[in-house]
Amino acid sequence: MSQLYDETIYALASGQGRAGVAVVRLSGPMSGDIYLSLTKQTDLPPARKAVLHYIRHPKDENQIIDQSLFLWFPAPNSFTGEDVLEIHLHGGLAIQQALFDALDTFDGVRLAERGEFSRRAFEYGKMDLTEAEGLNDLIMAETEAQRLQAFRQMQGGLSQIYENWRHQLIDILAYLEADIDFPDEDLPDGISATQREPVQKLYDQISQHLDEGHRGERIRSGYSIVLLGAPNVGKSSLLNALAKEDVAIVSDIAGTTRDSIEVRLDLAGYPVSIIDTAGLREAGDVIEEEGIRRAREKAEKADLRLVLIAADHDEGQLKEAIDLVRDGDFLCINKSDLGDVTSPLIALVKDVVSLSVVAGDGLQDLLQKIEKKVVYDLSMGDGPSLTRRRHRYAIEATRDALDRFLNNTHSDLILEAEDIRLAARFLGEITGRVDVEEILGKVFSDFCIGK
Ligand SMILES: Nc1nc2c(ncn2[C@@H]2O[C@H](COP(=O)(O)OP(=O)(O)OP(=O)(O)O)[C@@H](O)[C@H]2O)c(=O)[nH]1
Ligand SMILES: [Mg+2]
Repeated sequence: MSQLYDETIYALASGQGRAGVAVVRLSGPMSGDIYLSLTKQTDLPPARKAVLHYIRHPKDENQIIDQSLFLWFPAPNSFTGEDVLEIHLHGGLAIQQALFDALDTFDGVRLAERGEFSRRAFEYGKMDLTEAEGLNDLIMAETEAQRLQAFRQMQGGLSQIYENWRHQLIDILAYLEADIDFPDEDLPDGISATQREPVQKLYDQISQHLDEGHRGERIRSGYSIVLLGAPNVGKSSLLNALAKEDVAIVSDIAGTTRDSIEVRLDLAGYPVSIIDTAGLREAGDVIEEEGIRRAREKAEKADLRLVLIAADHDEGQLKEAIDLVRDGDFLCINKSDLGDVTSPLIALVKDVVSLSVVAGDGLQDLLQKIEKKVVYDLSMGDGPSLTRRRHRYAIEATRDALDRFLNNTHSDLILEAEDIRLAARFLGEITGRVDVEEILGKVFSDFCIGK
């Protein structure tokens, strides 16, 4: 492939701050010249073999910046597909700065922007968009499930599915177009009718893929569990107990918590956010009112609600709490140290947990129940799941186009073909196999510098 970029970019590829080693990566046409200039060598090193040299300032060879390892990846066999040079220097801040100052003395060399290395890799066909996104997610992964999902996506798990569907659509389109272009030729009758079955099959697969309960998106962003209930029932006490940390203020004054407080946990390898909220009641002032509005908003979006009530509640409080419990949510009766609960209303709720945060009773049971639910809701099925809203929108648009094809009652062949063409195009946008200039900026701006 011909050269797409004139500029050579560089960035710290390893983490910010002090470390034993820092890796600076360069990509672009000047990478080889920079190696020769910094090391005062006359030849490039062998490909992909580490060599040790002093880094000398390009304008003053007596000035030694560091002694470092160099790795040379000539195009096209590099991460970006361009000439790439990696410099493994000592990880001090002043050393990094001195190297950056030296690099800035070269014309056509500059610090990379966010995601610019990955974008070049995409442009040179080294990876498609979902693979690039998978790489980004892998770097961001905090739990085992996130790591597995991201790795699968980086290895092309999602691309394979979408590209397979897209190729099937292109085959179908070819039949339809043959019928449009050569209506009088000796083609089998009712060719568009014969394409209904494969389109229906694809439609079903796509619908199933969309209908996986946002599993992939939730693994990526975290499963949200909201603690909900009247003031003083012990929501903040429970948050602190689950987090094993004193994150929220606890007091016997009703209305202590006003803002939502979020704690991230790793449960069985899945990322979980536990969100404590303001107690629900008639607000005393505008700040509390806003807190309660936020509590309801979080509860609306929650994957799981833990609706709390104290063991010494009255019937009215119990009814209000039960109203907040959706299918799959838990009713948690806290302060079991204060007595037993006997109301027959409790039998209306499927999942009830009795606990005392103060005495430490029932916490383990609750945690196990939560873990079981999270694993059930998020455990990976056979195939990879879509992981971003960007994917979801494009796949919904694909399904809608197929839906129009299947319901096209006036049998206009040209319109039918157009629906299939659109469906294939939407799928191509996900992997970046069709012209997607307008979405590239958005995709890569989510990356950090050095990737
Ligand atoms: N006896 C008893 N008291 C508890 C228990 N859990 C919490 N409390 C007490 O109940 C009071 C209220 O606890 P919080 O955790 O602040 O309650 P909250 O639901 O967050 O209250 P708001 O923030 O006002 O909505 C505090 O005095 C806690 O010590 C428990 O299991 N048993
Ligand atoms: Mg509270």
